[in-house]
Amino acid sequence: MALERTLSIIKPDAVAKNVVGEIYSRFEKAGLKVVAAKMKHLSKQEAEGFYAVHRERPFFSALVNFMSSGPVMIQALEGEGAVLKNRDLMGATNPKDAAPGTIRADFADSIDANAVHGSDSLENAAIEIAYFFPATDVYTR
Ligand code: RTP
Ligand code: MG
Repeated sequence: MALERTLSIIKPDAVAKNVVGEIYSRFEKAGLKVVAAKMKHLSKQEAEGFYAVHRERPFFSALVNFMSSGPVMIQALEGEGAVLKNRDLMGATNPKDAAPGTIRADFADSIDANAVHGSDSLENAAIEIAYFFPATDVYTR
């Protein structure tokens, strides 16, 4: 497996629940290192830009409203097979379908308030990391 980076967001619901540390602990136990991080309250425009691939979908405005409803914790994670590893830790989009022990099974309330975002491909990971972090703010550890 190759060393990869992926973009993770702890969404407003999970930040409000005060489980940032619990979620970071899962990254660490899985061998994913935080190589960039910041807390940020996204504007609607920033959330729209981030989820632009979904702009024609019926849930787009709900998604943008939710993602800009409170501060999020944004991090780049690095590790062997980081993109898929993070998606495995997250669980299915709808927490009702998420496997026991995944972040969404344990912390998400609904398909809208589903605790975390993770890049879905290596290509998108690079785009998403660059959306939030200048290269000088991503560290090799
Ligand atoms: P994310 O991008 O946030 O990591 O989530 P994902 O890959 O698991 O799911 P994606 O298909 O990319 O959808 C992005 C977010 O939109 C909301 N969604 N709602 N009501 C619906 O049918 C629906 N489908 C997706 C979810 O909050 C999802 O995380
Ligand atoms: Mg997605």
